[in-house]
Order: sequence, then structure tokens, then C-alpha cells
Amino acid sequence: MVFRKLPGVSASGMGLRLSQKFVFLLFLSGLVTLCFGALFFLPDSVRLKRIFLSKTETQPVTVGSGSENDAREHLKRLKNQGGMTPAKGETTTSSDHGFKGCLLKPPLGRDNGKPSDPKTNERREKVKEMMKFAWDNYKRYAWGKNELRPLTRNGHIGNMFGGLRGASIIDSLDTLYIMGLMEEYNDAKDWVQTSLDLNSNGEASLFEVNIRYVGGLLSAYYLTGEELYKSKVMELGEKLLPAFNTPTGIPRGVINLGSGTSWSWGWASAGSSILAEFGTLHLEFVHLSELSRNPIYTEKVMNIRKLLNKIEKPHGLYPNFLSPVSGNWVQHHVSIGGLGDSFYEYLIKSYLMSDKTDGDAKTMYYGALEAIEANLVQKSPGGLTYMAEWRGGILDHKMGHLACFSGGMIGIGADDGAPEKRQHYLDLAAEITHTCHESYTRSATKLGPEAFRFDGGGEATATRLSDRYYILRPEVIESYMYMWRLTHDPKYREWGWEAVEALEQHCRVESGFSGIRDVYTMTASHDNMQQSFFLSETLKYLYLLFSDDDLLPLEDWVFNTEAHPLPIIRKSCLQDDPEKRDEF
Ligand code: DMJ
Repeated sequence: MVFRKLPGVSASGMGLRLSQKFVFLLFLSGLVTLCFGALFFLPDSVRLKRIFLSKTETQPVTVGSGSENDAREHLKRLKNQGGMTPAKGETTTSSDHGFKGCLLKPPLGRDNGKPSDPKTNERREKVKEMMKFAWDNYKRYAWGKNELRPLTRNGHIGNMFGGLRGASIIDSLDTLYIMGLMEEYNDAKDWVQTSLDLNSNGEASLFEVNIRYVGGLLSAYYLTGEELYKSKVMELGEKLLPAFNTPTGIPRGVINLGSGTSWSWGWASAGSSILAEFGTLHLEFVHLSELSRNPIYTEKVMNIRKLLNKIEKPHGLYPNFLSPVSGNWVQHHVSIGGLGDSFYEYLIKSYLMSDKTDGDAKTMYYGALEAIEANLVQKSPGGLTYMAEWRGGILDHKMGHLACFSGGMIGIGADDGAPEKRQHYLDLAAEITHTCHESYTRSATKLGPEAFRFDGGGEATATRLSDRYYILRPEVIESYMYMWRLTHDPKYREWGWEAVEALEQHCRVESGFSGIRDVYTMTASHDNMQQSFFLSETLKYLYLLFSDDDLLPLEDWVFNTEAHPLPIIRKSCLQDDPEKRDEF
């Protein structure tokens, strides 16, 4: 066609004079240069796809075949993936943060999730005010310490964090950020910059440091794209690795962050490790590998996964104590509450966080849920569904406040269960959440006890004096939030508001919020502790409950067990050309 348009040139190009040939060659080489240059200046197809396709429009990709959760598969992915860091010189803002290649929706939603309904918005504003009040008092009286003692107006350090400080600051970074409390957020960020010292030499709980510090810093990084959080979390991650140096690779519960020596809790039977502790590392460790491009963290948690997958389980259940030396169960106590809880949570969340590619996590989660239903789920004479504890085959008809997270967990997993079970799981999630709400409504303060029982004539009430306390825990409200997102049944927002009113009436004191010693009496006896998880979890879940669903949408984020949001790692990231990854 080009030939035909050139005057005096036949289609075959025969009979051209020398000067004509020269002009033709000049034109041709110009054309070639132009096309070649365009390759460099036009956006490549991957970039175009990212810009124009929403998540649901992305073409389905098959990544492996169900053994993706094998560490080797993960290594391959990581190598190809190249991390989530923004390219050099790329600035990040709240909606254009450090991993835009892998996240297709902004995390903060339209108008930061502000609900259009004025009453809901007023409630949301109230929760924000509570956060500001809790934060301001922490700042005034306990700045840099781990937690606030609101009655004595001083700081609490405790012995869980091995000499690390500022637990309330790290736990609050993301809550302050999503609530738009920017002055407070900036104070927190400055403290991380100038005062977060990771060179401590104390004895830390691996679990607590992981869920609060690693989780908090990861979320802060993913939400804001600030490199500061990334470098801090990388440094801290490395310090946790020696805890895995055991004959089985199952970490011990306590680690000295300076020397790296680790040991088991004195109270854990026969030097065992705790299921909820070594089983609650997966989400954070996979993200540590993603960010560092170092597969070691994923290898460590995949090793735990493999051992648990292989080991024989009594009635399909996972007991709470395991020897890090022999890799055998130490005793047969099973609980969905304390000592077991977040292990189950991390199975379903690992599956969701892997963009539903982690097949083993899925199989293990639904297998565990089946065993739980067959052995632990009970109905009280009054018709309340609850999760009992199991001691070598004998049921203890008690449910801990901690176990109330399971309403939300079963809810978020409902959709990926076997088709004939989906509605059943959603119903079960609603029933458990209802029971936990009953444990609140049956108390004088409308706050729930640490543990409630279904024997000795009681139903969803604490019968022992030692179980009557409430320490600002989030689990019941956490389940309201998930069930609201999943069903939009307005009762969950009403139940959340009841909790706000009760917290205001019984836990708010002059200089912060405090736990109470007895939920069944109106004469409050305060425990003088504003737990860091109140800022990280309880208030964040309340705020999300009264926000639109596009604030940290569940399709894009999973919350770690301390309510720190971590992005789902998209399959679409995996198909990237490794060379191109670095361009972002
Ligand atoms: C939090 O630190 C976490 O939710 C953990 O998984 C269980 N306990 C507290 C809150 O109750």
C-alpha cells in the first residue's frame, strides 16, 4: 500500500532510479525508528490492564494447581514478583500508595467511608471522638510507654514486648489514619521516626510482638506508603527469626530480641508451644517476604503449616499445646477461645489473603470447622448456639469472650465453603454472634464477661467471680462488624451502638478508658488499664461498623488478629513480567 501511494513507483518496486531508491530507503528507516521508539514511550499492556480493568474484570489466571501454598511455589512467586515497593522517586499518597500495582481500589473509599445516613454518621463521629479521647490521654500521661493507666495517670510497660516501647502508638497508627485524625497520626509517625528503638534486649512474646508491632507497622506502610515503616518492620522481622531455631521449626513462645535465645512459657505444659501463638504468624510473615523479597519468612510459616497438616489430629481437632522438640501434641485441650482462637482465624485469612490460591489453608480451615461443628458446637436449652471447650473428649460448657471472634470468622469464610454449606455457615455465624450479644445484654452494664457458661443453670452468663471482668476486648464488636458487612442487617449496627453507650457509661473515666472488674454490677470497679488493643481493634471495628463498606473493603483487605489491615496479594500481580515489576 505504501508503494502505491509513492508517485512514480510501481507496486513491485521495479525500474526505480537511484535517487528514488534513496528517498524510499530514507522514508523506510524513519518509519522503523518511529515504531521502535513507540515501544518505549507508550504504556505497556500490563500497565494498561492495571489502569483500566477493575478486579472483577481481570482475566482469571491459574497459578499452579493447588500446591501453591508449598514454600517452593511461594519462592517462585516471590522471585517473579519483585515486591510491592514503589519505584525510586515515586511519591505516594493515601490513594496512590506503595503497592498500586497489586491493589486495584483505594483503601479509604469514597469520602473515607462516610455514611450518607446522618444518624450513622453521628455515631461514627462519636467513635472518632472516643479514639481522640483515648489517644490524647495516652499522649498526655503515658507517651512512649506501652499502655495508659487512666486512673493513676501514668504509663504501663509490662513484660510482653521485650523492652519495646510505644505499643499503643504502633497499634494506633492505622486507626488514626483511617479516622482522618492526621495531627495525631503525624505525632505517632514522628515518634516512630525518632524514638522507636528496636535494639532492645528483653524477653518478648513472639506472638504479641508479631500481631501488634509487625502487624501495626505493615499496615501503616501499606496504608501510607511511608518507607519509614517498611524499614522498621524489616529490621524487626529479622530479630524474630531465631525463635524458629528448634528441632521442628515450631517456634517457642518467648524470645530475647537482643540475643535471639528463645524458650517456652513457664506455664505452658512440658515446654510446649501454644497453637494460637505459633499459628498466628502466617499473614504477617508472608507479607514480610513480599516486602523484603526474602522467602525465609514464608518458609518458616509454611513449615509450621506442613507439620500441622501432617500430624494426626484427635477427631480432626487441633489441641492447644504442641512440643517444639518432638512435634507431637502435649495434651488434648481444644478451644476456639484463648490458646487456640487465632490459629483458625489465620487459616481462612491466609486463604483469602492469597487471593484464594492457598489451597492447603482452605482445606485445613474447612476440615477444622467440620471437626469443631461435630465436637464443640452446642445448643443450650434456651436455644443459644455456643462453642464449648474440649478436654480429651469431655466437654466444658464454657465460652470465652475471646471465642466470640468466631462469628465473624465463620461469616467471612461462608462464601467459599461447599455450595450446600454456604447458607448454613452464614446462619451459624449469625447464631454465634447472637449468643455473644446475649452475653452482653444479660449483664447489668451491657458489657460481656471474660467467660460465660451454659451449665449450672446459667445461660451465657459468668458463674464464677473470676470470669466477670471486661478488659475492653474487641471480639464481640469484631463479629458485629463482619456480620454487618456480610448481611447489612441493621441489628448489628444497633448492637454496636449499645456497646458504645456501655463503654461510655462504664469504662470512660476522667483520663481515658479503663476495663472493669465486674460486668454484673453498676458500681464500677476499674482495672486502671487502657489496653492497646482497645485503640487498635475495638474502636477501629466500631468505626468500620458505622462506615460505608468501601472503607477498607473486605474484597481487598484482611485484618490481622490485632485488626491491622493487610492487602490481599492479587493473582494478577503474579503474572507480571519480573522485568516490568521494577518499573512501578
Ligand atoms: C488481641 O490482642 C488479639 O485480638 C488477640 O488475638 C487476642 N486478644 C486480644 C484482644 O482481646
